[in-house]
Amino acid sequence: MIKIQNYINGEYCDPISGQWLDNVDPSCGQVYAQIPNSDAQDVTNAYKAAKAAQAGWAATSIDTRSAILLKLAALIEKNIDRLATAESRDNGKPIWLAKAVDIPRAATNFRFFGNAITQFASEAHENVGNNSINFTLREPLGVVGCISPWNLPLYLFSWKVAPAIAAGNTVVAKPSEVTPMTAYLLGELCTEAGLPKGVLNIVHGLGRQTGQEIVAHKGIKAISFTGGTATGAHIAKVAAPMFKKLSLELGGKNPNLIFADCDFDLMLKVTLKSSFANQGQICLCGSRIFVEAAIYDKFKSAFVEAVKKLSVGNPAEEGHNLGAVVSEVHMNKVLEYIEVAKQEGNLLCGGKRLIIEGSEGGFYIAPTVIETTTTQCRINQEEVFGPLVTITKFETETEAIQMANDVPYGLSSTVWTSNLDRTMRVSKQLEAGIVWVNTWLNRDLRTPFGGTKASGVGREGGLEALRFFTEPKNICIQYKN
Ligand code: TXE
Repeated sequence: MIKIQNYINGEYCDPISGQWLDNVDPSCGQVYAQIPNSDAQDVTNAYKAAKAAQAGWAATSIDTRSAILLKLAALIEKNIDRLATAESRDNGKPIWLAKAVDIPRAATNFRFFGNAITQFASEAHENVGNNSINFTLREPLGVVGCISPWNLPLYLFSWKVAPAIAAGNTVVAKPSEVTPMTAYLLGELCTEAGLPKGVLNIVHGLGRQTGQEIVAHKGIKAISFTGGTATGAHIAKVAAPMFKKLSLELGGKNPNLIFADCDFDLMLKVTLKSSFANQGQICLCGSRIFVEAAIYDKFKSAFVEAVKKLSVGNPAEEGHNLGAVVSEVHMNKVLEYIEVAKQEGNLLCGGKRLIIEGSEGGFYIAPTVIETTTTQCRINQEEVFGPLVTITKFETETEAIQMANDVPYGLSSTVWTSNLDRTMRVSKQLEAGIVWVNTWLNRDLRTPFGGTKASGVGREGGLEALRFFTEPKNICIQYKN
């Protein structure tokens, strides 16, 4: 049985309480590792290590910080096979996907912020008539907390940790208890990269215990969180009265607007991905597909035919489009939503758990398409976060925008059209932090990333992340002529 340990002050260690949790391989439903059930004592130790390292790390030159992050990026790339296999086993995603997306992106996150910090400039404002000059320092916050989810484990963990440490903070971080493995493996790569002890401390455990201790800790100055909207609301309630800085990247129920004038073949290919990539467990997946009446029937039959051809199977095997969903609890949640969807709409394909020969205990779900006629139903209002999409016909552009915006969420939207004027009109009216036109999940890490409405508060990415992880201090100097 593999034992995952906390990584505190540059050392691997057991939880002080001696309590452990089971970690399940979703491809077969078997326990294959144990993780620390960390409590307040472990979080306090992680905090103390981070606090002790903070001044030294903040005083470390930008060139040195940058070089360490770049080295870490290179080490992740060197270990891609090992990390991708570990990510697949922990999460249920196909190995090819972890190798093509998750692990390369984790390396890119460290490289991107390792480079970005060298370009992060202070601002100066000269007030000529008043003989004064202001300059604004951007100082690290101190010890910060990073809490990440299970859908893109190392990818999202590094997306928070990299800007936090690049900006001179030290970190207490917690990956999801459902997918702790690659964050655990990252510890040894941090040591190898020469990251000083205490700069990154990784504690494992339950959200309501370990996560809660991080959020409520008086010394931790900011929380960067990605996860469910209900958890985000709870974290805000705990952290806001302590005046912590908060970045919350929460759920989505993203619309995909398909107009008759789009490039049909490209749209079909990308819509399959935006519906079912990572078993539909990406906050950016387009789970509500709205199609203009003129091409609705053509789309419906081509899409359903393509979905039926998707192969679902053991994530360690070659050749499958989808692997297992992340856990039994999550599988049951998605299956319950499928039952709701069958009541509210017309099942076009999928709609059930799959038992895969040789992996009978695994958590597999057939990619599911449901036809709906209204947005006012649970399946078009609530985040499912699995391999389930709805398709709905629209007649006019105005109706399409109205349906797209008719949800509590506002993370991303995708628009398919070849009309430039429509691109501008529709993009401006969509209530979303991110709009993709004729593409999906096309990410430039310099751009602001995050959502509106119940999809969160604040933005990650590029300078937004470096601004979040720093405190601006304005210094005003009066001079004599
Ligand atoms: O996420 P949680 P869950 C959505 C998706 C999913 C639902 C619930 O719809 O079905 O959320 O998933 C930690 N204080 N998304 O329950 O609980 C937890 O340990 C501090 C969308 O798995 O939000 C984990 O590390 N931390 C999403 C992280 O929060 C707490 C990705 C996320 O877990 C905590 C994942 C607490 N009180 C799920 N409670 C996206 N936007 O990408 C939990 N955690």
